[in-house]
Amino acid sequence: MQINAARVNERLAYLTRFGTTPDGGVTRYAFTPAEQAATNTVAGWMAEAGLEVRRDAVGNLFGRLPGRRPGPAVLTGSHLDSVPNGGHYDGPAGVLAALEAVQSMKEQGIVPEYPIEVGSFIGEEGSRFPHGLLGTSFLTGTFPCDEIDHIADRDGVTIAAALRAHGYDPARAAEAAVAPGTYKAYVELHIEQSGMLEARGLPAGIVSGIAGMRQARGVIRGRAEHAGACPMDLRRDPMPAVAEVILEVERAARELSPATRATVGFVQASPGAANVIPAAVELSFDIRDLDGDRRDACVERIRTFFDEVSRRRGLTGEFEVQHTSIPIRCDAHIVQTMHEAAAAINLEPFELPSGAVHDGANVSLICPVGMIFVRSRDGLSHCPQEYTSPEDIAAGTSLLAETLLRLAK
Ligand code: HGY
Ligand code: MN
Ligand code: MN
Repeated sequence: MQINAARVNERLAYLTRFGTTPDGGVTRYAFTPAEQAATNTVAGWMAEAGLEVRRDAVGNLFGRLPGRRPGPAVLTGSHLDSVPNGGHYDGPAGVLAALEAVQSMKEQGIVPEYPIEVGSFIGEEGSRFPHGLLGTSFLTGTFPCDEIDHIADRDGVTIAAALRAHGYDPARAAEAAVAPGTYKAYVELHIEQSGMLEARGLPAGIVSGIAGMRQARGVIRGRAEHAGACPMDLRRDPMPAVAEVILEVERAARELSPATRATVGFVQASPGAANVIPAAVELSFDIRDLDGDRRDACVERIRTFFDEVSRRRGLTGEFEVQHTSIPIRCDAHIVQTMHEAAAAINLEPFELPSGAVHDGANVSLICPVGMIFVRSRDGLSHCPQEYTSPEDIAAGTSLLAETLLRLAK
């Protein structure tokens, strides 16, 4: 089927105005004016396309193309929020490709057997609240609603307060969970965020599986003292301890396997002055693997080292896992369908894994999941240099449209 390549790329370009940073990136956190403006814009495009538009109890946005049957629906979409100073394609490419595919079906008078629903899920990145895949955690009923008043951003604003500020009642957040059987399949188009498609000279590919992740917060506490007056042998300085831990994070991932990834992306000393030995140092841990057991072995190795360094240096350490996502293999029938869809558009059906985590990890709890990747220039993502060409967006959107048609038959 035909898609309108100009329209999907024009819309991608239009969304870049919401949350643009001075060096051309984007910062668009959940429940902020930039993210709300982007979401409202997409809601308007969904309405223009003639879809049935709704928001659920936590602000996930949906646009539905009715089918001959009332359900179960095929769900497709992604997210509009970003990491700090991220790129313009991570998330929006999937939301807008899904909208383009469904809008083109409607314009061509195609009525699928089963409904197709375009979703834009809140807070996928976990950039604001220390709980990523937020919207689909609610959608699948896996968010710990008893913590909705406790999980807070760095300004102390809780998820409940953010929901309230946007007209949602946190006490009803659990209503966002959909009944089993609501969806028959979920397909997400996303940028690859690595360099495999580029290395093969392909515009798009079929995702074989999604890595699982554990994110943790560590704090090592010592004693604040004068940086000049305090002799080196009398210090209880947490910063060198953190330095040892950070090197162990890299060592552990390198030694475990090429698919194991471990990152310290955030370090903050308090009080945070050049002439004060820190009282405490906080750091983040992001540990992933396509294999859940290997991921957990990496977490335990790092946690053990963290505790040992704290003890050896006479410090106190806290290590708290904050968010976990499961590793998944994409559904074999959906992958096969993507091979057929690729053949229909003369695209080589190349399968590749995802080191990045995606909403599909959650949605796999309620229906079969598949993903399509489009090429990332230089393999870059989560930075202003993130880029996917209009031609690759068009190729991925065509592959998505052909896949959705087949799944909704
Ligand atoms: O962290 C990730 O893999 C995704 O960008 N949320
Ligand atoms: Mn991302
Ligand atoms: Mn993403």
